[in-house]
Amino acid sequence: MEKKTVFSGIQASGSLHLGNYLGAIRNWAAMQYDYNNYFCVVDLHTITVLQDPATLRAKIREVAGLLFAAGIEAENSVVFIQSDVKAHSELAWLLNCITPMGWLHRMTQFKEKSEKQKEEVSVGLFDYPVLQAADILLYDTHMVPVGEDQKQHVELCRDIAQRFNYRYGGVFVLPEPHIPPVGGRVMGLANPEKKMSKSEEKEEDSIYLLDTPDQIRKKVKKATTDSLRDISFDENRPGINNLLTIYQLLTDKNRQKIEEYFSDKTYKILKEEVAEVVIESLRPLQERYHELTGEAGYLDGMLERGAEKAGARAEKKMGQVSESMGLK
Ligand code: ATP
Ligand code: LTN
Repeated sequence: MEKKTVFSGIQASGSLHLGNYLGAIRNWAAMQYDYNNYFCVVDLHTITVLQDPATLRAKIREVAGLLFAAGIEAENSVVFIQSDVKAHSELAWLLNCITPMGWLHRMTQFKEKSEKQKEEVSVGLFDYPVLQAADILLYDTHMVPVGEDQKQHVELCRDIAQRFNYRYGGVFVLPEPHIPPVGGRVMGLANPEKKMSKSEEKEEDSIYLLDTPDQIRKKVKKATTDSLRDISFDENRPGINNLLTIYQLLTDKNRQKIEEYFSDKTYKILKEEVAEVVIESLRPLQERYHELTGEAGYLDGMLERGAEKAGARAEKKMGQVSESMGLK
């Protein structure tokens, strides 16, 4: 039986953090053997908010390097940079012409992100979900593994695909979001009421995948907790709950065992243990990252091959789409 297709994307808007890893990348690596996979550094999405060109250029390569370092293998997955495959912008335009503005006005990510920028907010940020739909639909994607915050965008993508299929015939596969049961929303350390995020200015909120052991210890030590004492999974205590969830995800122990283990321990010890588990989990990833970026041209070569493979597939789909709309 032919394997189904997985597509997911990640922005180069900052340094990758533990939320990106636990909510997305680690799962991409684990599921890659059972699917045809496309993983994309979405630089065109990244520029929907202002970026410094030199920083962006460096971050695009860093993110791509970290995908490989996290265990995504070029033999099993196509890894590429979005702007290297022109069909993404092209299909986004065609989809723009069938997407009602009202649908985009309902997107919560747009509402949140545009609130900070008011009048300065770009048309690109508003249109962000349509470009995301183009990413997904170009590859006849069945499944989109993402963190919880992206569920609404994948559902919108389905709606756009359905509308297109209704008007022009069954051109697109309808994709499903795939969200991990635990880890789909890792919270900030300093502010556990908000999700850990790349573009968050407060660095103490995020554990970055390339943080040193000392940085990790300091951030976890300063993590916001509460004035209670007992250590238990409780959604109403976001700080402790988040630390325990991170511990659970990285140790693979069950919740009851974890609560028993910490039942006679202090918050100080919990934090020390969480920090050590994070440090040890990231160590091999960091080593691989430094290895593969140390070899000149290695990463660029992999990305070039990725773009060729993705480009060939995307071009084929574009032909079908253009024809169905009467452009060819
Ligand atoms: P930004 O802050 O610029 O929006 P981000 O940190 O949200 O960036 P993205 O590149 O937008 O990161 O997301 C990449 C993937 O990581 C997506 O699948 C997203 O759902 C997931 N993700 C992002 N933040 C978290 C988080 N805190 N917990 C779990 N998954 C997350
Ligand atoms: N919007 C996504 C990134 C993204 C994406 C995609 C995810 C762009 N294109 C296609 C899945 C499929 C985010 O994580 N903020």
